Formats: sequence, C-alpha cells, structure tokens
Amino acid sequence: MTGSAVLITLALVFYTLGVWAERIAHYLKPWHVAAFWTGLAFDVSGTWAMHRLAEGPFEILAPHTLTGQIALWLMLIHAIWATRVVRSGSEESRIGFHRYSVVVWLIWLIPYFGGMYMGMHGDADIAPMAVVPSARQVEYQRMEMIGFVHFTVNTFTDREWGYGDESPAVFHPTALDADQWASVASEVGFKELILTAKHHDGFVLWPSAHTEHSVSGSPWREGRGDVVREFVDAARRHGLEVGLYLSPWDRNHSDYGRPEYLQFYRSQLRELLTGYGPISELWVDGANGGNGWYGGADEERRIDRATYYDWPQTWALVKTLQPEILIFSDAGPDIRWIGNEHGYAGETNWSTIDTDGIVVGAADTEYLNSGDPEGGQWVVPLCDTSIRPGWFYHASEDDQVKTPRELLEVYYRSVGRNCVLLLNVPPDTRGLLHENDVSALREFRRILDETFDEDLAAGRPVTGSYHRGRGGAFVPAHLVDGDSESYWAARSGEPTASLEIDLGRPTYFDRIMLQEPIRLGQRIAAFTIEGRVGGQWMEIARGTTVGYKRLLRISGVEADRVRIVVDRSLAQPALSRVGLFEASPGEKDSTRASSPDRSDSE
Ligand code: FUL
Repeated sequence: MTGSAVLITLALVFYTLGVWAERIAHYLKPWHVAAFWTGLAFDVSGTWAMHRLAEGPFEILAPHTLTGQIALWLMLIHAIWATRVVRSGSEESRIGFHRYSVVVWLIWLIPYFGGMYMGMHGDADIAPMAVVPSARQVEYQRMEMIGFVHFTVNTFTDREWGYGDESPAVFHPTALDADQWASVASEVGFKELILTAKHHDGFVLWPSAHTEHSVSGSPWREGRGDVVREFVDAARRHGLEVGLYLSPWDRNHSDYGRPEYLQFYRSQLRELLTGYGPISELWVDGANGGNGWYGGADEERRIDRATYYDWPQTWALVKTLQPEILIFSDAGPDIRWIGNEHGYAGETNWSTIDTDGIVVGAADTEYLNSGDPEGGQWVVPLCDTSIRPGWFYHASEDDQVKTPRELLEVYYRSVGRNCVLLLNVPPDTRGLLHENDVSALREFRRILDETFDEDLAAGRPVTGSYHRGRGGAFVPAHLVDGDSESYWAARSGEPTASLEIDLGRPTYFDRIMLQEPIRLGQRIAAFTIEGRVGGQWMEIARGTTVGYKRLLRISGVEADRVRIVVDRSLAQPALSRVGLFEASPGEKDSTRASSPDRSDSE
C-alpha cells in the first residue's frame, strides 16, 4: 500500500471510531470530537500525498476530486460544529448530534471507496490508441522469427512453380525427417513453422479426400504418408506453433477459374483446419492466375482477384473452424505482407494500415512496406524471404545459401524494423534441411546471441518526465528493468519527451534497441538518440517509427550518458525498453563488408 492509501485508511479508522462510538453512546463526548479531527487530519494529508503522486494539474472538477473535496469540506464543517456543540451546546443537541455524524460519515465513504477502486484499476495503463492489436497479434509479434518450409513436387523437379501436370510419383524423399526441421528451427530461435501444404502446382502433402493429386499417389511411405501430420507432430514436439500455406492458385485443378473451384478450396481448408489440431497461422499467397495444366486443358486462366475467392466469406469460414488462427495475406486481416521478398521492412513501419480496397495479389507494395499511421486496422507486418535464391531446394544453389552476415542484415531490417521475420529453409530431395543451410543458421544465431547477450543499459539510473501513476507505474526506470510488461510513459497530452540513462562511466556500444508497449498501440513517429562523449553531447542516431522493436546499428561510441528524445508521437509516447549493446565481432565484419544503408546507421 502506498503512503497516501495508509493515511486515508487511518482517516477511515478514526472517523468511523468517533462516529460509531458517538452513535452507540447517543451522546457527543469530547473524545469523539478529537477522533473527528484526527480523521480529518489524516484525510487532508492523505489527499495531499495522493495529489502529489497523481499526474498533471489538479483537476478540480474530475469526479473523484470533486467528491473528495465535498467530503473534506463536510468533514471540516462537521468537526467545527461538533466542537461547538460539545463546548456550548445544549444537552439535547449533544444527544441528537450523532444523526448528522452518521450522514457525514456515509457521504465520506463515497470518495473513499471510489479512490480505492481507482487505486486498483485507475493506473493499470495509460489510455490506449484507437487502433490496438489483439492479444493473439501481440503474441505473434513476440515470436519475432518464424520458419518457412517450401517442399513439394518442385523439390524433385527442380522448379520454382510447378505446372500442375507433375506425377505424384516424383515426390519421393528418401529420408524425410520433420523432426530435423523442427529441432533446427527451435534451436535457432524460430517460434513457429509454416509448411506449404499445397503450392501453386496443386499437389497436396496430405492424403486429401478431395483430390488424387497428393502424397497418396507417391511412392513415399508407400502412399500411406502424410507430410502435414508428420510436420505438425514434430513442430509440436519441439514447442513450435504451426502454420499452413494453402495456395489459392491451383494449376492442377480442372475447375480452377470457375465458381466450383472455390468449394474445392474451402473443402481443403476444412480438412486442414479440422484434422490437425490448433493451427496458428494460415498463409494466403498473392500469386494467382495464368497458364497451367488445369486437368488437361493446358491453357491460360485469369480470375478477378478482387472477387473470385470471396475472401470475407472464406476467412469467416477459417475463423469458424479455428477461432484463434491468424490469417496472412496482402490485406491481412491479421498479418500483412511487407511488400517484397527480401525480408526488408520500410525504415518507417507502422503496424496499422487501411485494408479496405486492398486486393490480395495486387496490393500497393510501397504502402505495405511502411504501413499507415492513420490506418484503421492493426495488421502485423511480416517480412518473408528465403535463405536461398529460390523458395524450393535446388542443388545448384547449395553454394548460394545466405551467409550468417546476410542473415543478420535481413534480421536488422525485419525484426529490427517492427516486423516478424519469416525465413524460408527448404528441405532437399532427401527431405532434410541441407547442411549448408543449417550451419549458416547456427552461426547466425550464435552471433545474434553474442550481440544481444549483455544489455549495457540494464538496471542503470534513468531520469526524465513521466506520467505519474500510483506506485510509480510509469517511471523511466521501467525502460531498463528487464520486464517486458512494464513501461515508461510521458505525461498525457505531451507528444515529445526526453529521457536520460546514466551509464556511470564511458561505455562502448554500437547497437541500440527500442521497444514500445504495442498492446496499447503504436505511437512514436520520430526520435533522436544522443550520447555524451568526452563531456560533449552529440547525436548518435535518428529514426522514425519504433513499434514492437527497433534496432539501430551505429558506428560505435563511448558515452557515459545516453539521451532518448521522442521528437514526434501520435499520442503521449511510451517505451517498454531501451537497450544498448556491443555487436559481436562476427557482426562487425559484416557491417564493414556490406556497408549497411544510412537508414540503420545514422
Ligand atoms: C510467392 C510464391 O509465388 C512463391 O513461390 C513463394 O511461395 C512465396 C512465399 O510467395 O508469391
């Protein structure tokens, strides 16, 4: 309990004692009056302490303040009156006085309980923005990195887009081990894996009741196998969430382009979403229409992207089957494409967009890349890219696997720019992740851990203005307390702020991490970081949005104090974390080699 609450509770004790002792005695005694005055003294000091803690100017007309004021004045009048009655009042008025006392006591209870309620609930959070993420979207964003598994007949035909006429017999992994995929994924920090249950060629990785074009027709596991099942089970064994990619475009199906195909597509969704337990994400690809086999027609088919799939109804079906699922597409509704396949988010990246009018497969990629501060929907940005040039495995690309340093580049431009990174690591013809991919991933992880292992700002003293709340709910120290739930918030109505971390001694760092408590919305639009180097303040970084996480690479400085200046914000800014790090030597070489863009190394 805070000091003010103790004082006000003491006021309650004394006041109640005086009033009820008088009531029982039916006679006003001098000690009753003394108890009234003591109660009043505690109430005045408790109220004063509370207002010192509460934020901003004293608002005389706020409901709680107003009832509190009225009660205080009533108590004062009552105490003065009681004093006079004891001193010079008639016996009759001393006998009847308790009636007034009880009324004043009852009125006083209103602000007391009101204050207690506000103490428990009033400062739980600052006011959220008009658009905030769902709890599931926050969970999703916190995963930071997830893995993509592109695997189908293309793996065996050495193609990127199958035509739809592949024989199921070509699908014959010799050593398929979904456990290896999942164990590598969890080892390198992926929190979810997404499998291409069906790619554009239409071949399905599970034994479907709706098409013959599936693993049932392949020699693998004598036609009795189910890749989706093995994948889902392995992922869960390794504590990973499961996502499925079901290509809307189907170059195998004879009905593709006709209304009947939609029923087929929905039946496939039904199979996947009812047969394999909880699915965290459905991935809806934008590629669509064009030539294909289409049951032997072997022709070009175009669809109207805006209407053909009747997405609102299709997504409603998906959510009925799996209420917790998140749907990815260019238009969300829950997760949005970042607009390119390099895994790069815009330097400015808002989690909000306006999904109205976005057509899946024909979206404005610039818009998706940076989001929209005025957007009416929260749609988590997702950066997808492949560890190899292609999405599917090709032996010819074994020596073109992204290096750990290239992976770091992707990481800083995706996770470091308010995105979730979806990294594709395609199994080879054995059905295993290739050794080159696995070793690049492991080294990438090692460097990442080395860089972010020690936060040089952790636990250091932080000063700056803040939104006052009971129990210090929003103090600057929350930036460095290692608790992702706690946060600092500026005074309400103030879109700028400045915070200063005292590092105690000159400290070298070259990586900066900022995080907003996004469950209350995204706010910060521009910020500057300054450092005191050799007694002189200098600007060391500058940026726009922060969002869930913003990572900045700077050329190293040795500063003893660091200032975070919020220059512009859509509402009172809030931050849950500021971290300062020294990059692993493995990373620094890469910075030199690939000379990162100014945007990340201002
Ligand atoms: C694209 C597809 O055409 C690629 O083959 C791959 O699946 C990628 C993730 O999405 O649109």
